[in-house]
Amino acid sequence: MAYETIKSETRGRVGLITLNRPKAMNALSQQMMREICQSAEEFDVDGKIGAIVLTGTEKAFAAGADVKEMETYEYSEAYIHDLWSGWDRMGRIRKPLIAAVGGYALGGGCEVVAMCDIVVAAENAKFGQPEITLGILPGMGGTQRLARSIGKAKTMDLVLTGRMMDAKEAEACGLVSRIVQTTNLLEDALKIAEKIADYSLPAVLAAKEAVVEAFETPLQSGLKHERRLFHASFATEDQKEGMSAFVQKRSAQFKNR
Ligand code: CO8
Repeated sequence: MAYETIKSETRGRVGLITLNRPKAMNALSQQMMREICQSAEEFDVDGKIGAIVLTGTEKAFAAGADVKEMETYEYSEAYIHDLWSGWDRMGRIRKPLIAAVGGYALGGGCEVVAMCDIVVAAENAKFGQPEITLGILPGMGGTQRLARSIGKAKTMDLVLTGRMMDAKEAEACGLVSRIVQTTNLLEDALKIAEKIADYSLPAVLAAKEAVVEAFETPLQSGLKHERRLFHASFATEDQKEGMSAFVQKRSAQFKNR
């Protein structure tokens, strides 16, 4: 499919989505949201892809939802069309989503980062929820996903003051998985994605499903869910291959990749 606001390509077994509105700091228009979700869904069902990387430019991953597009919206329009609910599609992607974040990840940009499973940040990355400065509040998980992942104190600080935090602070509070040199951002994120894409896909999908469940259910149900998935992993050829490869001291050749 031809996209106008993103680039969608493959690098080996990795699907790479690059946000491509550099002049607007990758501000997330509704078209861009649809294209990102469409591309991620295509990679999700593509048997040759094992993981998906989402990135922007060195200056901006995404500086938020497109303020120019939203400026004239009325309540009834936003409510009737359930503004930004389209992003829920990202929550249904089963393959790992890796955000490679350089520069600004603000507002909706930071919320998209929080939808991803692994966040690789360049040293120059800056995260924030500046909606309060526009007379609004976060609308796509900034008060919910962030509170669950980085806690109430840090979320309140970001959401109520609109300040930005740098990559080190974002790593310390748990939003960022790893910090890498700005010039190596994409290369390092792709290496992580390739490594994941080389493992058994059923194991990867189940592992992601189990971790996601931790944010949705009480501990006992989460533990039960994990155990069932763990039991089910013994029904795969890849479990046999992975364990016999370990015992035979060779590297595993997973079939279901
Ligand atoms: N929307 C539209 N255009 C933008 C946005 C944006 N969010 N951010 C930057 N731009 C545009 C600027 O208007 C400018 O365009 P032009 O050249 O035509 O004037 C161009 O990008 C370059 O920006 P700047 O000149 O401002 O560049 P600076 O380097 O001086 O500053 C900043 C960079 C700090 C990123 C600054 O542009 C900024 O503060 N941007 C707005 C950040 C913001 O408030 N984001 C929150 C938006 S609201 C939101 O995200 C609500 C989320 C609701 C859910 C959405 C789910 C996705």
